[in-house]
Amino acid sequence: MEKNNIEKEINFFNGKTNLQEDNKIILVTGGAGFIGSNFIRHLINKYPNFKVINFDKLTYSGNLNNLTTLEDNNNYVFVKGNVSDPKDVKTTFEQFNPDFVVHFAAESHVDKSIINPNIFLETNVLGTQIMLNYSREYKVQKFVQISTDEVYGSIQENCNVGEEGSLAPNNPYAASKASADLLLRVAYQTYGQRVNIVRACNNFGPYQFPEKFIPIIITNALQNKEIPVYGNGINVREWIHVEDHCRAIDTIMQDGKSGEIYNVGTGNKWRNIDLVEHILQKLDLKNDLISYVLDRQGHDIRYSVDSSKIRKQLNWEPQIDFETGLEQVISWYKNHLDWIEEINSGEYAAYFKEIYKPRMMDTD
Ligand code: NAD
Ligand code: TDX
Repeated sequence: MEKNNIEKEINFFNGKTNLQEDNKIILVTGGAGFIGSNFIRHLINKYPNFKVINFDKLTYSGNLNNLTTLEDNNNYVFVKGNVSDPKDVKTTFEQFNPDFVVHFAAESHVDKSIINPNIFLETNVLGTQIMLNYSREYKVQKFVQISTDEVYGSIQENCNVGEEGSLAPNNPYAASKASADLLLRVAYQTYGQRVNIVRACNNFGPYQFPEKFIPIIITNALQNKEIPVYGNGINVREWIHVEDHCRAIDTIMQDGKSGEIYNVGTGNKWRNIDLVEHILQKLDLKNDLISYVLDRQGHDIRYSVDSSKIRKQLNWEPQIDFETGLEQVISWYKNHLDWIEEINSGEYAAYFKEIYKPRMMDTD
């Protein structure tokens, strides 16, 4: 536990003694990352009586600058810790005794997983089991696993995969997420834990780390740098604004039937190359920034989920139309060049070189 959090924790606990019926303590893992930070903002803004603990190891993609607006909020506390370390997790459960756990913490980038799969197993698989163990011991009301549509593997043209689709991951990241989903199934079947699994399509929105495709397109374009498109650019991804995903997670956390899996999608699908050209057009830039590079190994051709279950059973619908969301995100990156600069000045620059230099050289 960081020393500078102690005073904050005392206030936090003082608040807990006066809890009203609808007061809940939510433990969010990975809350300093892209989706986790958006989810914490969503909870704090929507539920003034909720207390939110952000438990995060602060890896390269975890950034407390994503949450500066909440630093002085007494309903929010940050705890630095590792989901794969039982000591860190135990201390946090002992101190906060959460009602809900929403588990985002993960190594999240496919290209990294192809280079170094081990840390993906440690964080995404072992870390999930450790979080489940303590959730059981501390009688958590609901454990929500933030999974992904990547666990289904590549989906044939004209098909959408439903929750009953088979697990067919094609890269180490996806395999680690599919493995974690199986551990959730076991937690439900064997121990009777109350759990849900959320499988969303590709997210975009503010605070997304620039290793992912949409931020790479925007930030490279804004800096007049080449935009690397893997292979022939015809791979298809389905896109959701992160705030729509956060609303879905909130709905599932509160109303999802225990033991159920929910796909979260929009139907908004783009070929990668069409998406790059579309964003360049919005920025009034020419396509000559596009650089086709060596393909990702095991690159899934197409993702496409059937999300009718959450729409019919839980009454969730995406609210942010893609064009509006894209324009908002472009403006966000334009207005947060300092955020990008700080990331570029750290270890990310070395990573970018490691991933992209060999790709670009091979295409020379
Ligand atoms: P991210 O990389 O931006 O954030 C991950 C966060 O987890 C970071 O704050 C990091 O510090 C933290 N973390 C990593 N290892 C940890 C550990 N051992 N202990 C504690 N904290 C740790 O990722 P993201 O894009 O926000 O993804 C969040 C979750 O959503 C992941 O589980 C991912 O699989 C899932 N998901 C992402 C997408 C997407 O499009 N980005 C889509 C569907 C599902
Ligand atoms: O530089 C790039 N060039 C490129 O053509 C990058 C980074 C990606 N791509 C392609 C690969 C994919 O077809 O763009 C597409 C999207 O790539 P990513 O942003 O890396 O996302 P993806 O591999 O689809 O996985 C994402 O969605 C599912 C998230 O990273 C995962 O965390 C989530 O589970």
